[in-house]
Amino acid sequence: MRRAVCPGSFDPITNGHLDIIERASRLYDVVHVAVLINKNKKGMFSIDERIELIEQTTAQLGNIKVESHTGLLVDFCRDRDIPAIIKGLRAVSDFDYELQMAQMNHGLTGVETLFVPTSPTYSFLSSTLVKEVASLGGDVSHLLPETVHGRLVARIAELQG
Ligand code: COD
Repeated sequence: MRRAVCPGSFDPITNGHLDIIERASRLYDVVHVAVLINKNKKGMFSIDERIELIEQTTAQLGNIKVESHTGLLVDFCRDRDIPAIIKGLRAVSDFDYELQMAQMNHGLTGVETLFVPTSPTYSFLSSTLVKEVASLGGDVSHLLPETVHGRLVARIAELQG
């Protein structure tokens, strides 16, 4: 069974994330999507909400397993016998940090990191920017799955109450 993991914060999942997960799901038997918990960073969505949104938007792929994890990504991989981490690369600016993490992770346990170039349509897209633009009234509906967009608009309305 060939396994890989797509890790991230997914606060919330965007079409850019989905594109990478879909492409990974065609290459591997099982793709684990790991929602990494960063205790120092309070998100807009809870971990359970992020998992629910990822499950809803990837259900049609049929080989995606979504879980959260606190701690090192390499431990998540080791515990589940996952030899490969899949990362999307948006621009050169992503590369420096991603390369550092890939080399650190490989040095820790030997896990490999494979980079998938983002689709040009999504090269500017991040959860952070989507939240900022939507909070200021911009239309981001084309950048998110419909259900995620609905939840984002509702959450912003609650927060701006
Ligand atoms: N196009 C293509 N890919 C994209 C896009 C897009 N538009 N947007 C996001 N992605 C991909 C990128 O590969 C990105 O890495 C991944 O999706 C997740 O993105 P985010 O923004 O949800 O998550 P990040 O960047 O905050 O995630 C960082 C991790 C949580 C993966 C990282 O910090 C980590 O591994 N933490 C665990 C603790 C650990 O092991 N630390 C030591 C690292 S050496």
